[in-house]
Amino acid sequence: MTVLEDIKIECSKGKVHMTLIDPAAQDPDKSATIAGEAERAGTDFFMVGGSTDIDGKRLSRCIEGIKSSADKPVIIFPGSSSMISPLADAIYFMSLLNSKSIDFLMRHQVTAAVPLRKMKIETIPMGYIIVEPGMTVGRVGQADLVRRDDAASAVSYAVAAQMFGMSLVYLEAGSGSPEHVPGSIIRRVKESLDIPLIVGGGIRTPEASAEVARAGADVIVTGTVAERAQDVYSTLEPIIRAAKL
Ligand code: 1GP
Repeated sequence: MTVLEDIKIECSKGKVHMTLIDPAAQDPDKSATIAGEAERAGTDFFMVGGSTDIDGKRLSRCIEGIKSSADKPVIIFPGSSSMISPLADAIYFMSLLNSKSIDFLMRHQVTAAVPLRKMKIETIPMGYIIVEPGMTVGRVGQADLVRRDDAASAVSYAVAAQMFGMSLVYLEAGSGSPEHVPGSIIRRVKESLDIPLIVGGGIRTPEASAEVARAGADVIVTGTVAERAQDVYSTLEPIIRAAKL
């Protein structure tokens, strides 16, 4: 079974939680600890990456760390064409749909396409849409941010992603955002899509996690909250449980 099939099956059963681990934010040992605790807390998949550009070797060491302590599939969430590794189970082959830069729309993907095929890694086509405030990824990705009151624009991007044949849509408020993507946007986008909807950025509490899930997110992503937690298990477990209620 492919990772995408696995995601779709899990989404058909209920809400899915993914833990984002940023290799630029900690060493492989800490990544391994977070992964083990997150898996125990009920996370379904790992995403590895972020907007700080790192090379494939550093990415591979982080993936090795995660795989040393957890069994769930690892998906690369790349910030550039250099963030590829054969050790992952899959990679989001993603386009930042509201970027003003051709690099994030298409060039990184063109650069990575042949190396990825040689690696024989599963590529999951994904449309990535950044909503205000966008944080670092909004700035680095030169996003023409979707305003928090502009659900219509978010819907247009998401429907375009589906028409392009992308398998997933990701609504992103930005890692460490003070606020997650508004429920009003999540609801409208979900109503307009037949493919799974991923939502992340700024989800730090069980209340926020439940709100995002209730609004229509199929996949709820958290990253920073685990990186900053003293006790990863007891911080993440209620957040994951709230998403799945
Ligand atoms: C970032 O959506 C993810 O791409 C996770 O965001 O770090 O705020 O949880 P946080």
